[in-house]
Amino acid sequence: MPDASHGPVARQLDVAIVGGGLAGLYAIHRLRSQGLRVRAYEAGSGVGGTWFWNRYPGARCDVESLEYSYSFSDELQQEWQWPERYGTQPEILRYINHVADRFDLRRDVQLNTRIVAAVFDEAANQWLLETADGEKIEARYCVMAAGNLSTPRVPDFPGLGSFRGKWYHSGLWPHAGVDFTGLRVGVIGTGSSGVQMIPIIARQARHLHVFQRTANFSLPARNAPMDPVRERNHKAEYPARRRAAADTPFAIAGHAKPTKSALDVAEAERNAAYEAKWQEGGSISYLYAYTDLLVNKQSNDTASEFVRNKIRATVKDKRTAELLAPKDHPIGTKRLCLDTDYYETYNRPNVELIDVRSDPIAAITSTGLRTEGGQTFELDAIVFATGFDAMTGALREIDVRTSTGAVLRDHWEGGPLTYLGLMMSGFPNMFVVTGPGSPGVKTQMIASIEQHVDWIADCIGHMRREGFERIEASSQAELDWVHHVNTVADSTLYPLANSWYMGANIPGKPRVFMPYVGGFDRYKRHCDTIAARGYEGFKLSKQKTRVGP
Ligand code: N01
Repeated sequence: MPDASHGPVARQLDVAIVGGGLAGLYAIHRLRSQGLRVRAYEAGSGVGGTWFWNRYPGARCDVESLEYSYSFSDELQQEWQWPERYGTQPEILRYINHVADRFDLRRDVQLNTRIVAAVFDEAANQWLLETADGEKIEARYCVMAAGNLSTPRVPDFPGLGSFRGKWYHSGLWPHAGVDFTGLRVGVIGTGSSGVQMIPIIARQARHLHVFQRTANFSLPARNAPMDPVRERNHKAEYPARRRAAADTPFAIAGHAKPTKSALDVAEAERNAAYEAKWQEGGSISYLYAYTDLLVNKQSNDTASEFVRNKIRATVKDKRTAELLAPKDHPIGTKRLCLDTDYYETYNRPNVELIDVRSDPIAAITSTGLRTEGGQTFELDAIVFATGFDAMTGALREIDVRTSTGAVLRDHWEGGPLTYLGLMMSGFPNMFVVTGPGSPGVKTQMIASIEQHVDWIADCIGHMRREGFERIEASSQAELDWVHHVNTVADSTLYPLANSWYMGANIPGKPRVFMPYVGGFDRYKRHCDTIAARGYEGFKLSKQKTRVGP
């Protein structure tokens, strides 16, 4: 932990930003435009965050390109051309690099720099950050833009060190790519990453074993080259579309608001509606078929069963089809996957689905993998598509504390506590972009990033104009907000799933529902109201030192 009281300081900033992905880059742009001295620290050797690290075969966004892009510059959104309906990882990374150049952001990004500690010095009223190389940074404000799915997790299987083949994690993919041609490959995990990579690896590998613990629902993406007419029409009304998106729960425009419960229509009409959505492709469209798919189990059952029947109709081997048909959670309560030929892939003679729910993986061996039941698999390569320590992982990896003894890891011991997902009580002048307790991961992420960064920038602007030195969430407001987040989640079907939203994928992680699922529209209005009321629930102080509880 850096010494908060003395020692040489390399750099003095108004705002230190942790992360050089979509959030960190926009934070540089926005805060710099207010005349603030800012710098972002990025562990990777390039900008892009998620899109820098997740280079596995088939990596692609599951939100349409025309939506999944920055809105802060109309010139940018007019000039950039997305070649396909959904952006591929290389294309999105190219876009992010373009943004970094176009807005001259690189001069304020320090690459290959991992922040390992952040200590708030109560006496000096500033954050002291330390990098893995021992560099120190002093900043009045700290903005955590370290991502929600940025701490890759490889399960703790014994024997991995003895494996003589090569192994990979989806979120730490080699830049040179991997050629699986002629190899016996094992993919562990069937979340969004696994579902995207499996069809592509299957086309290369001699044999592909897919180790599935939990079946996930996946819908066809129906990716296609960008339709020029659609692009022209969209661009002609871009600002209005962005405004319309901000008025929806997922921050995505263009989907007619449902008006009926799934139970208000006859089965034939309902299935015709699901079929139309299935043909259209995309997850929001499907979940928007009826008003109550995420709140009423009986309604959800109809949508879940429709997809299970699609799987049964696609996958020829009946046992495999039943294993692939999810039965342990309502559709949409885990992140809904989008795929291209996922279920069809199981009809290939070189692809085999292994149920590691009934017979869990016991160990990695020198030549492959062994299950508890004694099955052995000979593998040349293993791919871990096993996900991330989501939402809290990146911040918990940094030693965040204050000179008076508050420690973020302790504060979050029973699950993350935040006010609005933006600040933690006891940690003044530290903001989190799309943190736990905010709707970010349940929305078009870039819209949520922009909303948070704009809110933070406006807040800092307000403080500077009014002469405030520190801002901190009150502990009561934090408790009330966490209670509200949980109450809203409990009014939906989300808690019925063992998802990373619940921390359920990490052994020992507290089971707390982390995202706010009340909708982006409602959340944004709430944040705006709080700011308009003089930052209700926050303690603002003109003194540099702490005043009162
Ligand atoms: O990770 P996941 P992901 N033994 O946590 C399994 C975003 N994303 O990287 O469900 C066996 O969803 C685990 O099984 P279970 C998106 O938000 C977006 O795929 O825990 N299996 C599960 O099947 C997404 O939700 C895009 O029982 C084990 C899998 O590994 C999020 O990132 C693309 C295991 C992990 O699935 C994370 O997705 C990719 C074990 N010990 C990602 N441990 C797009 O935009 C874990 N698993 C399209």
